[in-house]
Amino acid sequence: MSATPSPPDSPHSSTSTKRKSVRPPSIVVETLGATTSETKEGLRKINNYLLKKEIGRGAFGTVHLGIDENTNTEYAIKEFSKSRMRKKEQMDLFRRGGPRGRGRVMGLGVGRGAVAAAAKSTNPLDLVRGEMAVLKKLNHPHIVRLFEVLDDPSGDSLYMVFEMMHKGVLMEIEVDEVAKPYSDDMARRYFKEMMLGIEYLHANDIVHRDIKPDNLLLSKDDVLKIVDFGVSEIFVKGNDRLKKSAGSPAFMAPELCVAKHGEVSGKATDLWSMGVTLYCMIFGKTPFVSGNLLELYDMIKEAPIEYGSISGNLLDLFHRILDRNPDTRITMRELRNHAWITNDGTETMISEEDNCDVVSEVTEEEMNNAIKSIASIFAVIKAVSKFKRHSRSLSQQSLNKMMADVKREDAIKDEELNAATRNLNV
Ligand code: 3AM
Repeated sequence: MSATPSPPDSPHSSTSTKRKSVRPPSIVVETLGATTSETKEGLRKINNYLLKKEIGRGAFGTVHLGIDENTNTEYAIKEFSKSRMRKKEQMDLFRRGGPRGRGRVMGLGVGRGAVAAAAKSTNPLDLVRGEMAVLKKLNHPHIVRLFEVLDDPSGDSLYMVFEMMHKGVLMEIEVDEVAKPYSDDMARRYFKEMMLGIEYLHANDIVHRDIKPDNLLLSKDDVLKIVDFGVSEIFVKGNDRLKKSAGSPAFMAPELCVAKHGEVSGKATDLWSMGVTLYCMIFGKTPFVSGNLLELYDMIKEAPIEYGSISGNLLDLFHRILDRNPDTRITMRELRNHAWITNDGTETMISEEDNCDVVSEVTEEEMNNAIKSIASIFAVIKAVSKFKRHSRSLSQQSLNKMMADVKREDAIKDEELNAATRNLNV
C-alpha cells in the first residue's frame, strides 16, 4: 500500500494578499514497488489510485483523472512509458556526444550528467528525475504540486501524481482558429498569477522555457498554476544564460530563433514567452503564425506585430515585453510597476520578497517540521535518523515503516517519550 499524500492545498489567489513568508519545500513520495490491478468495471488501479478516465495526452504519454480511494481526492496522474523514455534518453545521450561529454553544471541534475545517469540507472524513477528535481524544490500557489511518483516494476508504466486542475488549460490556441479572448481585467488577473509563479521560479534559479497557454492550467476555483517542467532548466546561481533552444516555436524569443545562438538570458526569454501568452489572452491567437518553421522564426525576428485597438497602457506593455532586444526588454521587477499591471496604481500585489522565499534542499529541520504536522514526536525521531541515511527523499518502505512506528509508539508512556526526545537533541 502506498502512503497517502495530503490533499492539495486549498487554492488561493495571492495577487493581493500577503502570505506567510516561510514555505516548506514539497515532499514527494517515491513508491518503487507499486502494484497495478483491475477493478470489476475494468478500470485500472495503481496502489490506492483508481484511474477513472483519460483527460489528456502529451508528448510523453497519457494524463488520467485519478482518485485516491483512501481520501476520495482527485489527482491528475501522468503515465509515462519507461521503455520509450529509456530510448529517448539513449538518443539524447548519443546526440550529446556520449556519457563522457561535459555539460553545463545544473544544480539538481537535470543536465547531461543526469541523462547519462538515467540511461545507466536501474532505478526507473531516474527517468523522471529532472521534472521531479524541479518540482520537489518548489512550493508555490501558482505552481502545480507533485505528490507522488509510482513505479510498478512488473509493467512498462511510471506514474506521477499531480494536483488536479479541474478547469484545464487557460485557453486552446490553434494555428488556424481564433480563440475567444479574455477581457482586459481577466487577462490582467491571470497574467499577474503567472508573473508570481515565474518570478518565484526565477528566484529559485529555474527558467521554465516553455511558457504558453497550454502550460497554464486553472483549478476548480479559477487559480492559475504553471505546469510542465519537462524542458525547464535550473541554471547556475546568479547566471541565467541558456544555450540550447527549447519550447514551442510560436512562443520562442527572437534571440533563440537563430542557429548557434550562443548563450542568452533565460529569464528574458521567459518574459518574451509571457508577452506572447498575454497576446493570446487579449487577441485569441499568437502574434506570429506560419506553418513553416523557418518562416515562423523570421517573423518572430522581424515581422511587425498587429495590436489593433487596445488601451495605451496595454500597448506600452506589449512594446516593452515584446521587445526584440533582450537587453532592453522589460524585467520582472519593472513589470511589477507597469501601469497596466497596477491598473494605474489601483491594484496591489504581494511583494517580491514575500513571493520569492527560496526553498532549496529539504533540510533536516524542514523534514522534521513537515513530519511533526502529521505524526507524533516519535515519527520525528525516526524520520530524522532515516533522513540522515536517505538524505533527499523518503522511500516508500521508510515512509510505511515510519507510519507503522507512529501507531505502535504512540502507545508508549511519557517518560520514554522524553528520553527519546533527549536522545534526539544529543
Ligand atoms: O490534452 P489537453 O490539452 O486537453 O491540460 C492538460 C492537457 O490537456 C492535461 O493533460 C493534457 C496533456 O498535458 N493536464 C496536465 N496536467 C494536468 C493537471 N495537473 C492536466 N489536467 C488537469 N490537471
